[in-house]
Amino acid sequence: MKKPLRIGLVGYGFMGRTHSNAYRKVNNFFDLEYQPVLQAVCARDAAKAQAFADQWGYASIETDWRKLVERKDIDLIDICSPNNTHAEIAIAAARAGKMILCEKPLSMNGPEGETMVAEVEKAKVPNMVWYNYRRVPAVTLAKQLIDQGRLGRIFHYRAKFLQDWTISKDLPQGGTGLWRLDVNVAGSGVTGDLLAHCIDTALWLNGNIKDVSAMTETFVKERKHTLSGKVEKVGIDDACAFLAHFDNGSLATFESTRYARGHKALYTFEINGENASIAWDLHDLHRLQFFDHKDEGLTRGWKSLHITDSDHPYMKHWWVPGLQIGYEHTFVHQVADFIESITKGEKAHPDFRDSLETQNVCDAVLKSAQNGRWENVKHA
Ligand code: SOE
Repeated sequence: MKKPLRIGLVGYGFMGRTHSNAYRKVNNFFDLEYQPVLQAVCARDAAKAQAFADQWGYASIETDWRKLVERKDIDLIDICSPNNTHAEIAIAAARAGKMILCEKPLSMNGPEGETMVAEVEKAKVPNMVWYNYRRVPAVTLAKQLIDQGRLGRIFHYRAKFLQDWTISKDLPQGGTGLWRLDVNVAGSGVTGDLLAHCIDTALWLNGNIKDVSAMTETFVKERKHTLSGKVEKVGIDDACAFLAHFDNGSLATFESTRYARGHKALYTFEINGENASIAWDLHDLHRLQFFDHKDEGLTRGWKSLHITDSDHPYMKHWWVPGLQIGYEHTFVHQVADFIESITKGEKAHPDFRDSLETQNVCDAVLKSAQNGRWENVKHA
């Protein structure tokens, strides 16, 4: 008999769906001690919360997250609401002794993230942030190859995350979905929304970043605000590019934009080491490109590894070799790993402290873009 893990979900947008799907699927594919139970979903609009509850199988709804956090029949609070709500909900949940899963980015900025870390560590509640791309099997394999020393000394890290959905100047800011364009709700633009993914993966694969030099641009400077109905200044960064030094001596370039016409979610990274290189592309997420200088000369070259064999990370839990999985599975993996961690009494990663490090890199990037200088990263 599995132990119940009673979930209280705050927010029902795109991420509410990815997480709910993961809770529903995880026990079909992973043998775990706990079974997530969809206990309650919380949103201000009762009708919308009820519709979501009916569609996904939540047993009840709340319209005030404070009530959800106080409920005795909830073990875990999952925060999928906009960025400016993360801190308040997480702090209340920690004080109520709940486990917490929080959508990325952790917080609006580093100082706010520090208070969240202090609270979860004081309350000793299990906590994790949904940086899901670590759990793409090909990305997890990249981590294993790097940890085995297959690349040797790392010289270069190159990452980008390109989209094109905000090019129209008629797109308003604020409100459902479009809160990502409102700096007071999102904290920043592509830096916190997209580069944060690249930074999380990079810190995991290649260690801490020492300092950064950045530039940002806001191409559309005024947009109508959905809530006020008025044309308001746009405070987010539409595009950001930065250079970085890692502590291990490697050099990095990171780039993100929502103005790369033709690109929808092109997250790519490439790492060049003295012995080997690795490259990965979200649009081809089940493949890892690998170049090993040790290979015999005449046939030496980039290999495209199809990460679907049962000895590849996570893959023994899915189909037979050769059949691939996709984006939604990364969330299933994250829930499975979280449940394993609470079963063993170990930390789940990335936890709030790991994600504060990412937040601090974002802060340094935005500061450098403002003052035109190299900025050191404060370590979490
Ligand atoms: C933005 O369009 C977005 O949905 C991000 O918020 C997600 O974190 C990213 O994974 C895909 O793009």
